[in-house]
Amino acid sequence: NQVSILNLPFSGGQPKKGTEVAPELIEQAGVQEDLENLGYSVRYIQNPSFKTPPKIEGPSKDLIKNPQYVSDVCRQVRDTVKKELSEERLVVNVGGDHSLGMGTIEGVQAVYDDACVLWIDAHADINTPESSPSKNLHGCPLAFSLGYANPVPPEFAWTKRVIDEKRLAFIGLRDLDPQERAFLRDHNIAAFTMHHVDKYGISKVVEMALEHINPGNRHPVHLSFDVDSCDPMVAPSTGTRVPGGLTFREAMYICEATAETSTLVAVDVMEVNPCLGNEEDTKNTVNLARSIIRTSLGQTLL
Ligand code: DIR
Ligand code: MN
Ligand code: MN
Ligand code: MN
Repeated sequence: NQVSILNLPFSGGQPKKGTEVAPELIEQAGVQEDLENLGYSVRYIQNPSFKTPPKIEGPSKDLIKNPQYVSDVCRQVRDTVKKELSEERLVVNVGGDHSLGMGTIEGVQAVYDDACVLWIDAHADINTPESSPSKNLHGCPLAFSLGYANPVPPEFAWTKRVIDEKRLAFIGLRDLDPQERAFLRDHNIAAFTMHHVDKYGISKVVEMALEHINPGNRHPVHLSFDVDSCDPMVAPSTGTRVPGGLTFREAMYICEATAETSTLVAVDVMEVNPCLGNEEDTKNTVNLARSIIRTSLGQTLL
Protein backbone atom coordinates (compact mmCIF):
# COMPACT_ATOMS: atom_id res chain seq x y z
CA ASN A 1 0.00 0.00 0.00
CA GLN A 2 2.18 2.77 -1.28
CA VAL A 3 1.15 6.20 -2.44
CA SER A 4 3.02 9.17 -3.89
CA ILE A 5 1.71 12.67 -3.35
CA LEU A 6 2.82 14.97 -6.17
CA ASN A 7 2.78 18.59 -5.15
CA LEU A 8 2.11 20.57 -8.36
CA PRO A 9 2.38 24.31 -7.63
CA PHE A 10 1.25 25.67 -10.96
CA SER A 11 -1.07 28.41 -12.24
CA GLY A 12 0.14 28.83 -15.83
CA GLY A 13 -3.00 27.36 -17.42
CA GLN A 14 -5.29 30.20 -16.34
CA PRO A 15 -4.89 33.90 -15.52
CA LYS A 16 -5.44 34.02 -11.72
CA LYS A 17 -2.42 33.73 -9.47
CA GLY A 18 -2.89 31.56 -6.41
CA THR A 19 -3.38 27.93 -7.49
CA GLU A 20 0.39 27.56 -7.19
CA VAL A 21 0.19 27.92 -3.39
CA ALA A 22 -2.62 25.37 -2.93
CA PRO A 23 -0.53 22.17 -2.75
CA GLU A 24 1.48 23.47 0.18
CA LEU A 25 -1.66 24.45 2.14
CA ILE A 26 -3.43 21.21 1.32
CA GLU A 27 -0.41 19.27 2.52
CA GLN A 28 -0.28 21.36 5.72
CA ALA A 29 -3.92 20.48 6.35
CA GLY A 30 -2.70 16.96 7.09
CA VAL A 31 -2.95 14.87 3.93
CA GLN A 32 0.17 12.87 4.59
CA GLU A 33 -0.98 11.89 8.09
CA ASP A 34 -4.46 11.07 6.75
CA LEU A 35 -2.99 8.61 4.28
CA GLU A 36 -0.61 7.12 6.85
CA ASN A 37 -3.58 6.60 9.15
CA LEU A 38 -5.24 4.70 6.32
CA GLY A 39 -2.23 2.38 6.24
CA TYR A 40 -0.34 3.81 3.28
CA SER A 41 3.35 4.41 3.12
CA VAL A 42 3.63 7.89 1.66
CA ARG A 43 6.23 9.41 -0.62
CA TYR A 44 5.84 13.17 -0.79
CA ILE A 45 7.24 14.80 -3.94
CA GLN A 46 7.66 18.56 -4.09
CA ASN A 47 8.05 20.44 -7.35
CA PRO A 48 9.20 23.89 -6.24
CA SER A 49 10.56 24.68 -9.69
CA PHE A 50 7.07 25.26 -11.12
CA LYS A 51 6.66 28.38 -9.01
CA THR A 52 8.52 30.86 -11.18
CA PRO A 53 7.35 30.90 -14.79
CA PRO A 54 10.36 31.08 -17.05
CA LYS A 55 10.22 34.08 -19.37
CA ILE A 56 9.55 32.06 -22.46
CA GLU A 57 6.79 32.29 -24.99
CA GLY A 58 6.08 29.82 -27.72
CA PRO A 59 5.09 30.23 -31.35
CA SER A 60 1.43 29.63 -30.40
CA LYS A 61 1.12 32.54 -28.00
CA ASP A 62 -1.55 34.30 -30.06
CA LEU A 63 -3.62 31.13 -30.16
CA ILE A 64 -3.41 30.23 -26.45
CA LYS A 65 -1.81 31.66 -23.32
CA ASN A 66 1.55 30.42 -21.97
CA PRO A 67 1.83 27.45 -24.34
CA GLN A 68 5.51 26.73 -23.76
CA TYR A 69 5.32 27.00 -19.98
CA VAL A 70 2.20 24.83 -19.70
CA SER A 71 3.66 22.28 -22.09
CA ASP A 72 6.99 22.04 -20.22
CA VAL A 73 5.33 21.58 -16.84
CA CYS A 74 2.77 19.04 -18.10
CA ARG A 75 5.46 17.00 -19.73
CA GLN A 76 7.40 16.83 -16.47
CA VAL A 77 4.20 15.87 -14.68
CA ARG A 78 3.60 13.08 -17.19
CA ASP A 79 7.07 11.70 -16.55
CA THR A 80 6.78 11.84 -12.76
CA VAL A 81 3.31 10.25 -12.74
CA LYS A 82 4.59 7.52 -15.06
CA LYS A 83 7.60 6.83 -12.87
CA GLU A 84 5.66 6.64 -9.62
CA LEU A 85 2.90 4.43 -11.07
CA SER A 86 5.43 2.09 -12.63
CA GLU A 87 6.79 1.47 -9.11
CA GLU A 88 3.32 0.21 -8.22
CA ARG A 89 2.41 3.22 -6.16
CA LEU A 90 -0.89 5.09 -6.27
CA VAL A 91 -0.53 8.72 -7.28
CA VAL A 92 -2.24 11.78 -5.78
CA ASN A 93 -1.75 14.88 -7.95
CA VAL A 94 -2.34 18.07 -5.99
CA GLY A 95 -2.68 21.15 -8.22
CA GLY A 96 -2.42 23.63 -9.43
CA ASP A 97 -4.78 24.37 -12.31
CA HIS A 98 -6.45 21.72 -14.43
CA SER A 99 -4.23 22.12 -17.50
CA LEU A 100 -2.05 19.70 -15.49
CA GLY A 101 -4.64 17.05 -16.42
CA MET A 102 -3.05 16.56 -19.83
CA GLY A 103 0.14 15.54 -18.00
CA THR A 104 -1.54 13.33 -15.41
CA ILE A 105 -3.63 11.54 -18.07
CA GLU A 106 -0.61 10.87 -20.28
CA GLY A 107 1.35 9.60 -17.27
CA VAL A 108 -1.45 7.28 -16.18
CA GLN A 109 -2.05 6.00 -19.72
CA ALA A 110 1.67 5.34 -20.21
CA VAL A 111 1.51 2.76 -17.43
CA TYR A 112 -2.16 1.64 -17.66
CA ASP A 113 -3.22 2.16 -21.25
CA ASP A 114 -6.72 0.81 -20.57
CA ALA A 115 -7.32 3.13 -17.61
CA CYS A 116 -10.57 5.10 -17.62
CA VAL A 117 -11.02 8.70 -16.56
CA LEU A 118 -13.76 10.08 -14.30
CA TRP A 119 -13.67 13.87 -14.73
CA ILE A 120 -15.53 15.78 -12.00
CA ASP A 121 -15.96 19.40 -13.07
CA ALA A 122 -18.43 22.21 -13.76
CA HIS A 123 -16.63 22.41 -17.12
CA ALA A 124 -15.73 19.80 -19.73
CA ASP A 125 -12.14 21.07 -20.30
CA ILE A 126 -12.39 19.72 -23.83
CA ASN A 127 -11.81 22.93 -25.82
CA THR A 128 -9.17 22.89 -28.52
CA PRO A 129 -6.80 25.87 -28.65
CA GLU A 130 -8.85 27.08 -31.63
CA SER A 131 -12.30 26.55 -30.12
CA SER A 132 -11.41 27.97 -26.70
CA PRO A 133 -13.17 31.31 -26.15
CA SER A 134 -10.87 32.18 -23.22
CA LYS A 135 -7.58 30.83 -24.67
CA ASN A 136 -6.81 29.48 -21.19
CA LEU A 137 -5.20 26.05 -21.36
CA HIS A 138 -6.96 24.76 -18.22
CA GLY A 139 -10.04 24.53 -20.45
CA CYS A 140 -8.20 22.30 -22.98
CA PRO A 141 -6.50 19.26 -21.39
CA LEU A 142 -9.00 16.63 -22.57
CA ALA A 143 -8.89 17.88 -26.17
CA PHE A 144 -5.20 16.97 -26.19
CA SER A 145 -5.74 13.57 -24.52
CA LEU A 146 -8.48 12.74 -27.05
CA GLY A 147 -6.52 14.00 -30.04
CA TYR A 148 -9.08 16.68 -30.97
CA ALA A 149 -6.68 19.59 -31.37
CA ASN A 150 -6.13 19.99 -35.08
CA PRO A 151 -3.61 21.29 -35.72
CA VAL A 152 -1.78 20.44 -32.51
CA PRO A 153 0.18 23.57 -31.54
CA PRO A 154 3.92 22.81 -31.92
CA GLU A 155 4.54 23.13 -28.17
CA PHE A 156 2.15 20.22 -27.60
CA ALA A 157 3.46 17.90 -30.29
CA TRP A 158 4.37 15.41 -27.54
CA THR A 159 0.68 14.89 -26.61
CA LYS A 160 -1.11 11.90 -28.11
CA ARG A 161 -4.62 10.53 -28.31
CA VAL A 162 -4.27 8.29 -25.26
CA ILE A 163 -7.89 7.79 -24.20
CA ASP A 164 -10.93 6.54 -26.01
CA GLU A 165 -14.25 8.34 -25.60
CA LYS A 166 -15.84 5.24 -24.12
CA ARG A 167 -13.32 5.33 -21.25
CA LEU A 168 -14.25 8.90 -20.22
CA ALA A 169 -17.18 10.18 -18.13
CA PHE A 170 -18.03 13.53 -16.59
CA ILE A 171 -20.02 14.41 -13.49
CA GLY A 172 -21.02 17.91 -12.39
CA LEU A 173 -21.13 19.73 -15.75
CA ARG A 174 -23.05 23.01 -15.92
CA ASP A 175 -20.95 25.50 -17.91
CA LEU A 176 -20.09 24.38 -21.43
CA ASP A 177 -18.79 26.27 -24.46
CA PRO A 178 -20.45 25.63 -27.85
CA GLN A 179 -17.71 23.42 -29.31
CA GLU A 180 -17.50 21.46 -26.05
CA ARG A 181 -21.21 20.61 -26.33
CA ALA A 182 -20.67 19.51 -29.92
CA PHE A 183 -17.75 17.22 -28.97
CA LEU A 184 -19.72 15.64 -26.12
CA ARG A 185 -22.74 15.01 -28.34
CA ASP A 186 -20.93 13.96 -31.54
CA HIS A 187 -18.67 11.50 -29.73
CA ASN A 188 -21.36 10.15 -27.40
CA ILE A 189 -19.33 10.91 -24.30
CA ALA A 190 -20.94 10.01 -20.96
CA ALA A 191 -21.61 13.52 -19.69
CA PHE A 192 -23.60 13.73 -16.46
CA THR A 193 -24.62 17.31 -15.80
CA MET A 194 -26.10 18.76 -12.62
CA HIS A 195 -29.48 18.13 -14.26
CA HIS A 196 -28.75 14.40 -14.10
CA VAL A 197 -27.59 14.67 -10.50
CA ASP A 198 -30.92 16.33 -9.63
CA LYS A 199 -32.94 13.87 -11.66
CA TYR A 200 -31.37 10.54 -10.63
CA GLY A 201 -29.49 11.37 -7.43
CA ILE A 202 -25.75 11.11 -7.03
CA SER A 203 -25.61 7.37 -6.29
CA LYS A 204 -27.36 6.44 -9.53
CA VAL A 205 -25.26 8.92 -11.53
CA VAL A 206 -21.98 7.53 -10.18
CA GLU A 207 -23.20 3.98 -10.80
CA MET A 208 -24.10 4.84 -14.42
CA ALA A 209 -20.82 6.67 -15.00
CA LEU A 210 -18.68 3.84 -13.61
CA GLU A 211 -20.70 1.16 -15.39
CA HIS A 212 -20.17 3.05 -18.66
CA ILE A 213 -16.40 3.56 -18.42
CA ASN A 214 -15.52 0.55 -16.31
CA PRO A 215 -17.95 -2.32 -16.92
CA GLY A 216 -17.22 -5.24 -14.63
CA ASN A 217 -14.59 -3.20 -12.78
CA ARG A 218 -11.88 -4.44 -15.09
CA HIS A 219 -10.12 -1.15 -15.75
CA PRO A 220 -7.92 1.06 -13.58
CA VAL A 221 -9.65 4.34 -12.69
CA HIS A 222 -8.16 7.83 -12.82
CA LEU A 223 -10.31 10.30 -10.86
CA SER A 224 -9.70 13.92 -11.86
CA PHE A 225 -11.44 16.29 -9.49
CA ASP A 226 -11.81 20.00 -10.23
CA VAL A 227 -13.12 21.58 -7.02
CA ASP A 228 -15.27 23.98 -9.08
CA SER A 229 -17.57 20.96 -9.65
CA CYS A 230 -18.73 21.71 -6.12
CA ASP A 231 -21.10 24.52 -5.33
CA PRO A 232 -19.43 27.88 -4.62
CA MET A 233 -20.77 27.57 -1.05
CA VAL A 234 -18.70 24.39 -0.68
CA ALA A 235 -15.66 25.43 -2.75
CA PRO A 236 -15.55 29.24 -2.67
CA SER A 237 -11.80 29.59 -3.26
CA THR A 238 -11.57 28.64 -6.92
CA GLY A 239 -11.10 30.63 -10.10
CA THR A 240 -14.26 29.90 -12.09
CA ARG A 241 -17.18 29.51 -9.67
CA VAL A 242 -20.46 28.34 -11.19
CA PRO A 243 -23.68 28.30 -9.14
CA GLY A 244 -25.65 25.10 -8.72
CA GLY A 245 -22.87 22.62 -8.04
CA LEU A 246 -22.30 19.48 -6.02
CA THR A 247 -22.89 19.48 -2.28
CA PHE A 248 -20.07 18.38 0.02
CA ARG A 249 -21.73 15.00 0.51
CA GLU A 250 -22.29 14.49 -3.23
CA ALA A 251 -18.59 15.14 -3.80
CA MET A 252 -17.68 12.69 -1.04
CA TYR A 253 -20.10 10.11 -2.40
CA ILE A 254 -18.27 10.17 -5.75
CA CYS A 255 -14.98 9.55 -3.92
CA GLU A 256 -16.46 6.80 -1.73
CA ALA A 257 -18.02 4.98 -4.66
CA THR A 258 -14.76 5.20 -6.61
CA ALA A 259 -12.81 3.87 -3.63
CA GLU A 260 -15.27 0.96 -3.31
CA THR A 261 -14.36 -0.25 -6.81
CA SER A 262 -10.78 -0.90 -5.60
CA THR A 263 -9.56 0.13 -9.06
CA LEU A 264 -8.31 3.65 -8.36
CA VAL A 265 -4.75 4.28 -9.53
CA ALA A 266 -4.59 8.09 -9.56
CA VAL A 267 -6.53 11.04 -8.22
CA ASP A 268 -6.11 14.70 -9.21
CA VAL A 269 -7.34 17.54 -6.98
CA MET A 270 -7.24 20.75 -8.98
CA GLU A 271 -8.17 24.44 -9.05
CA VAL A 272 -8.03 25.32 -5.34
CA ASN A 273 -7.03 29.00 -5.26
CA PRO A 274 -6.29 30.10 -1.69
CA CYS A 275 -5.88 33.73 -2.82
CA LEU A 276 -9.58 34.01 -3.67
CA GLY A 277 -12.17 34.62 -0.97
CA ASN A 278 -11.65 35.28 2.72
CA GLU A 279 -9.78 33.22 5.29
CA GLU A 280 -12.82 31.05 6.03
CA ASP A 281 -13.36 30.41 2.31
CA THR A 282 -9.76 29.30 1.88
CA LYS A 283 -9.93 27.04 4.93
CA ASN A 284 -13.12 25.38 3.68
CA THR A 285 -11.81 24.84 0.15
CA VAL A 286 -8.48 23.46 1.36
CA ASN A 287 -10.33 21.11 3.70
CA LEU A 288 -12.55 19.99 0.84
CA ALA A 289 -9.43 19.06 -1.13
CA ARG A 290 -8.07 17.13 1.85
CA SER A 291 -11.37 15.28 2.19
CA ILE A 292 -11.47 14.40 -1.52
CA ILE A 293 -8.01 12.85 -1.22
CA ARG A 294 -8.53 10.78 1.92
CA THR A 295 -12.01 9.67 0.88
CA SER A 296 -11.01 8.52 -2.58
CA LEU A 297 -8.14 6.62 -0.97
CA GLY A 298 -10.51 4.71 1.24
CA GLN A 299 -11.47 6.69 4.34
CA THR A 300 -15.04 5.81 5.28
CA LEU A 301 -17.38 7.49 7.72
CA LEU A 302 -17.81 4.46 9.92
C1 DIR B 1 -13.97 27.65 -20.05
C2 DIR B 1 -13.78 27.56 -18.55
N1 DIR B 1 -14.73 26.54 -20.58
C3 DIR B 1 -12.63 27.77 -20.77
N2 DIR B 1 -13.08 26.39 -18.14
C4 DIR B 1 -12.75 26.11 -16.85
O1 DIR B 1 -11.87 28.66 -20.41
O2 DIR B 1 -12.37 26.99 -21.68
N3 DIR B 1 -12.39 24.94 -16.47
N4 DIR B 1 -12.81 27.03 -15.92
O3 DIR B 1 -12.23 24.50 -15.22
MN1 MN C 1 -11.32 21.65 -14.82
MN1 MN D 1 -5.02 4.54 -23.45
MN1 MN E 1 -13.82 23.64 -13.89
